[in-house]
Amino acid sequence: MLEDAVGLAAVTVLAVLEQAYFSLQVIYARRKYSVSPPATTGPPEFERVFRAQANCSEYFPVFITVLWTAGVFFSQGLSSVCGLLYLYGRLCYFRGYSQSAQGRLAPLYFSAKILWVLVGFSSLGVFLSFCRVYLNVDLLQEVCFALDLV
Ligand code: JUQ
Repeated sequence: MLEDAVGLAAVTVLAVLEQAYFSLQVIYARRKYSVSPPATTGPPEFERVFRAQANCSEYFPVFITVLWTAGVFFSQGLSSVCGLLYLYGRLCYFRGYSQSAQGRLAPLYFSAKILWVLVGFSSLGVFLSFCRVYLNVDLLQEVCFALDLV
């Protein structure tokens, strides 16, 4: 049922709102520093806000893809928590980058780590589901048997 994915949907809507917030900041920065479209260059203060928004947008499709594949095939709870942490990391990244190029680094490393976790959950979840559906092997169950957990 689609209702089962409401946690992932909530994180997705929040992610879209965050992207809208970043875009609004670019519009304000254009006004503040008098940089009219299509120009994308200007004072460093403007260019940092512009690049922060562009970089967050660039990773948005990757983030949404692994959020949903990890959530559907691995764990919705873990995936949603990682999703919230990623969005928080990107907010810190945007604010840090708006201040200085150096200020973006710590939140960038944090966001990248969270994204790797989601990539890992997606890979594992899709692999296990594939084995179950096409090879009729429940690897998770096999591991539990092997470790004498059941
Ligand atoms: C591409 C595809 C999947 C990544 C981590 C995890 C999964 C990132 C690299 C950024 C930026 C910003 C700047 C959030 C070494 C493999 C990934 C993935 C990348 N990595 N860069 C950079 C441009 O200010 O410099 O936002 N974000 C990443 O992940 C690490 C990369």
